[in-house]
Amino acid sequence: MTSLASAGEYDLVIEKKAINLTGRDRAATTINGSVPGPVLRFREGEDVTIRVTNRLDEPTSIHWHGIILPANMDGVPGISFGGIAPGATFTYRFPVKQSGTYWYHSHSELQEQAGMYAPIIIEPTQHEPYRYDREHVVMLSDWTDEDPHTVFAKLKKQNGYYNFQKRTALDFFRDVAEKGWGATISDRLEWGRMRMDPTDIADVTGYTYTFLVNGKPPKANWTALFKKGERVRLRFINGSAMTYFDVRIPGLEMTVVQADGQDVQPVAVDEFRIAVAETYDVIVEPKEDRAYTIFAETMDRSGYARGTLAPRQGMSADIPPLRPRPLLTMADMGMSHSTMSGSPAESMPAMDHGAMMDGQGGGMQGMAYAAAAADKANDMTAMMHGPNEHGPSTDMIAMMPTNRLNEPGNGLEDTGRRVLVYTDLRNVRPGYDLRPPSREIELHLTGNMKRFIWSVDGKKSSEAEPIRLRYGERVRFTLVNDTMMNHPLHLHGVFSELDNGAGAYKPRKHVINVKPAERLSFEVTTDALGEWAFHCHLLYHMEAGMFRKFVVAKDIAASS
Ligand SMILES: [Cu+2]
Repeated sequence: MTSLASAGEYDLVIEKKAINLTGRDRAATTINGSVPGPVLRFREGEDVTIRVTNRLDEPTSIHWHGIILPANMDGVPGISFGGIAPGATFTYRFPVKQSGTYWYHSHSELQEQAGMYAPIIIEPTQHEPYRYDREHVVMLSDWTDEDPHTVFAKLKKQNGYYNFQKRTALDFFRDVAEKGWGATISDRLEWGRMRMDPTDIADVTGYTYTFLVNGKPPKANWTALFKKGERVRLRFINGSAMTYFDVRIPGLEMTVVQADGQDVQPVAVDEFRIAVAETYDVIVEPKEDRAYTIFAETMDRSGYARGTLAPRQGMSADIPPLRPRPLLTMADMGMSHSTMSGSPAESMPAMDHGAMMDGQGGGMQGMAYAAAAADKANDMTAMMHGPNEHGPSTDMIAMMPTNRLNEPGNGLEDTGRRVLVYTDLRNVRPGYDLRPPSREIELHLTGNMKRFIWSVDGKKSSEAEPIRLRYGERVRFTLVNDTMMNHPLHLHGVFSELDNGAGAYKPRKHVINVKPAERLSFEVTTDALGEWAFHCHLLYHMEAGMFRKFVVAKDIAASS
């Protein structure tokens, strides 16, 4: 990856090109011939002009992810503009009003999965509240030799197609040895009833994916240089279509200084989970003259991306073993003991089981609730504790999405390491709009894993009306994840200020991960006129329908 020279003006060409990441030549959809495409380095305050030429035989587009800009420059076909036809050149022009680490990618079809993504780095006009001696961009991504349309078709036909980490007979007998026959069998029956597999942590796994650091597979060992004692800034960007990574650098503490391009109060961690489309900037201080492995293990433990920090090229350090794959927990299914509810911010409004089952929006929302509430709560208690530890007791079980912002996430609970959680993130300065929200909009993330239908409030985007907001409003959004998967939600056009208990110091994010069975809120100032996208950033979930159009207008009635 190289920076382009001429300041303020850029030419990008989109074309198919053969690349070889697995031993076989495969057609990638490239930006200026590479995967990732070139790093764009902007300066805060400048106007940029970017000419994008489409040499594909299908329409394309580029979306500037996390960049605040006019709606007609946002690059979402059918919302911001009509897309870029084959052979055509579209000229993007916008003022750069922010700084930090971002990225850009296709917003057409499944082109992003085929290689069409790259970093954006914006130099600030003012000093940043931290110092570093050098920096490296670390863009993580997932590559498949398969045509992304084939991947999508297989997911539609049989979800779990790529989830080869199914529990085996051996696992079964191990469970029997640990938990006894009764609990093991009721556990299996329960999963069967819910048409789920407890290993359904990711839709597409390392069995088809090769995971990349700056376009390099693990064997190629992308290497970043440092001199002993330097402070090194690493700009992590998750440009994956579907993959969450758990990132650590054994032997080094990482100080998180930016999240989604926005400065945050420094947090020292040993590991952080980066959801699809998020960015985190960390500073490390390697004190020894040796190599360190940058290890990005996938959330489902099916593989890893890897690079090396080293004083010289050609060095490497140990690669940690993959940890055991995590299973979904009762909390992931929206079932937690009253004693387990430790919400850091506000607590949930009371809901009874009937309300959950009749939940608005219809569709398959709350498959856990439906399956569990319709069936015996006794089995659930047995699942959690074994039949003998506590007697069956229905009133101990609360089935509802809860605030999970202080949890590190499935598989990171008991690592013995400091793992970043969303409640760690605090803006360095108070928000610029501290008005209380004038209204709240609640949206349910819904889906049917078996049929690979993903939706908002039980409706695919094609079936739903846009969400209309008045210009200049302060709006509170509450997202309720009625599914058992993580969804990274991305609202275009404005920053989403996550209500994580930080009061005026809410972190400003462009992607908010919503854990399984989680309920969380963020606030937005609607100071961006026009039509915008709001969607899950898991590419195949977006394609399947977890997407809504937002319209911000001065007169809501006139915009309809
Ligand atoms: Cu999703």
